Amino acid sequence: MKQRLFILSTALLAALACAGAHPGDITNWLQAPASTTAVEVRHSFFLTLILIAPFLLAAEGLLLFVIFRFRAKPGREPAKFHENTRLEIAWTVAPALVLIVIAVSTYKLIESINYSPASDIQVEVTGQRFFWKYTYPEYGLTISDEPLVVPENKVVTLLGTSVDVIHSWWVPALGIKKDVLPGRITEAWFKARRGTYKGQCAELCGPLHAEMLIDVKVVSEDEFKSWIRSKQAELAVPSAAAPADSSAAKPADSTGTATGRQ
Ligand SMILES: [Cu+2]
Repeated sequence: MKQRLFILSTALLAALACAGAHPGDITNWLQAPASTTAVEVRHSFFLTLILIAPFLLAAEGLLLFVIFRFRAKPGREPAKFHENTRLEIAWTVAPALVLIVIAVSTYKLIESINYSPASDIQVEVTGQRFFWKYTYPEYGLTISDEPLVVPENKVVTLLGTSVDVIHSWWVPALGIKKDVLPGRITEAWFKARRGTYKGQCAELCGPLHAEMLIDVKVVSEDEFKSWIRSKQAELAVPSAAAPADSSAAKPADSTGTATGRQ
């Protein structure tokens, strides 16, 4: 029994250690936060942990102390205690205060997650079995089944919907997990540092759900602009839709948008 426990706990520790070894892996536990939201979520996690851990330790410690100190022994009855008003008030008020602190900070965080600050760039995210489509309305650009490319340190607002069933756009490093539903538009936002982040559809949507992967490339503003230009040229987006530099864009097509896959 002891040996089995030892093996189990060693395996658990090894799993936790491995979890920190692959920053790009979406199954990674506690991967480095890459967006302002993810940083705040991480802070909230540690704040909550720090505030509640003493209660767990105090309760378990007291329990053990009482069990060993006051238990029945040969020739001795177990101790009996009844009522201690000050103690009862203390253990009611202290957790209540801590819960208020956790609740206020958590609701503030939820509000900042739910309400986007002034948006710098908007992307429409459409979930479809079994790929993602991204539309950049201000650039007249739509891409499918490709990485989402956005500029660093900009507020990116995502407006999500689905054309078939419920999907969920989930990128752990960005601290975002937002359901996209047919007939509705859901909103999410992030402001991220440079890097490539992986995610996945997090709502079971059919046989290829596990392959409905997400790649987000957060690049410098210049790289983003040149990526936009090259995509516009590749997909023959009308030059009027490119506010920055339209010289690379090909002549306008009739639809105003182009997609790699539909
Ligand atoms: Cu899915």
